[in-house]
Parts: sequence; C-alpha cells; structure tokens
Amino acid sequence: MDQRILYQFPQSHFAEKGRWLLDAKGLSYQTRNLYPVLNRLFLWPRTGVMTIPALNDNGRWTGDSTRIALYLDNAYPELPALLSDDPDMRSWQLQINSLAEQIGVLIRQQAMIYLINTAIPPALYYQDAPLSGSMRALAIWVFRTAVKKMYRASPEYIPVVTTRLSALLDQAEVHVLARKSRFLLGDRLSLADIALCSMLGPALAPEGSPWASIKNVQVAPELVTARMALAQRPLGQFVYEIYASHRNSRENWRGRW
Ligand SMILES: N[C@@H](CCC(=O)N[C@@H](CS)C(=O)NCC(=O)O)C(=O)O
Repeated sequence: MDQRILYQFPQSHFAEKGRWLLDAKGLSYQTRNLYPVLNRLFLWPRTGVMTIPALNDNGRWTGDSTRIALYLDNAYPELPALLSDDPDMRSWQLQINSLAEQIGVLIRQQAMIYLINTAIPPALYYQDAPLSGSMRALAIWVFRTAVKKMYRASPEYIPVVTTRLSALLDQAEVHVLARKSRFLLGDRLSLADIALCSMLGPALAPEGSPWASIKNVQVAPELVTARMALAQRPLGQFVYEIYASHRNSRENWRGRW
C-alpha cells in the first residue's frame, strides 16, 4: 500500500513548504507531528537531518524541505515538476529558494521574539496533542525554552533582525517585480514560488495557511505594523495571489500525533 508520511510541527512554515511541495506534486500523504527536541532523536538516525519537515515515502526517508523537493522530482518525474530541467532556470529557482530560506529564518525569529511568551505558538503547536495537566505544561516549557535558545528569540535581536529582514525582503521583491508571468520563474508554479510564499506565510496569514486561523488574534503592535507594511507591497500581494490561486491546501496542517 502507498504510504507517505510527512513529519512536521503544525505551526512551522518549513512544514508548510513540505506540505505544499507534496500538494503541488499531487501526491497523497499523511502529516504526523513530532514533539520538540524529540524530533532530533527520531529524525537524525533516519534522515541524517535533525529538523522537520522530513518525508518517509514508502520507506525512503528524506530530511530538509529543499531535499524533499529534489527527491520528489527525481522519484516522480511524471508528475508536475517543482524544478525546471533548464540549468539556468533551475539555478535561479534554487537561488530564490535559498533566499526564501534566509527570509524564513528571520520571519520565525521576528515572530517568536514577540509571541513566544504568549499563548499563541503553543496553542497552534499543541492544540490536538494528547497531553494534559503537567505533561502539557512540561511540553510548553520545553517548546518555549528550545525556541528562545535555538532561534535567539529575545528582544535584543530586534534591531538586527529588522535590518536584515528588510534587506532580504527588498531582494525578494526584485524577483517579484521582474517576473514575466504570475510566477517567479517560468510559466508555472515552482519551488521558488512555494518557498517564498510559505516562508512569508506566518507574517501575512493568507487564507489556506495555518496562520489564517489566528490572523484576528491580538498580537504585538509591531507585528501588526510589519504585516500591514508587507501586505501592501508587491511582495506581499504576490504571496496572497499565489496562495489564493495555487495553494490548494488539503487542510491537513494540524497533523496527527
Ligand atoms: N533547512 C531546513 C530548515 C527546517 C527547520 O528550520 N525546521 C525547524 C522548524 S521551523 C526545526 O525542525 N526545528 C527543530 C530543531 O531544530 O530541532 C528545511 O528547509 O527543511
């Protein structure tokens, strides 16, 4: 029997990228959630990568979202390609993917600086987790502690994150403005579009993304201002358009525990 499982954290934008890659290929799969820190123990021996998302495709394991894209094109050449065969185009797609990943890291740091001490991230992560009482409290503590340490989610980083993110968003917008179709490169959805749109998902909360469910929850005014500014520029408009026209999410982001 065909069995494909994507290991993830429900609230993660890298997980969103992994799901979108599978959705764009048109492959069926299940989403399975991992607990923080334990993800490393589980994934490292199987994939050689500690982070989510990771794919188990009928026993073939792949860690890292970009490697998942490469794997899927290789394993399923008959399905819509995520990367072009043309070497130049492919190289540009990978460059935009890499720019998107850098943006994603900063978007996560910025969001977590303002949100990690609020109820929002643990609620998104653990809403369906089979935990109660002291186990839930412990899981939330582990999550908050890991996020603060691993992603440097503390206020002293705000100036550097803001400056770096602004420069990278400008770079991404150059690609958006230079595009010749509704897509970043070529005339169809590619890894480049999926990577950039998913990495900006938490900042923009587009419909069809996990963050749409919390878009009306009150957050720090700094995050609201950042979202409004991004939403109004061509880059933000591009993300909303691609989400609306090409996300086709299976509403499976909450995953199974
Ligand atoms: N390069 C990786 C980055 C993925 C990543 O940063 N995943 C985070 C969640 S957003 C993670 O697994 N963090 C937990 C850890 O490092 O143990 C990819 O593209 O898949």
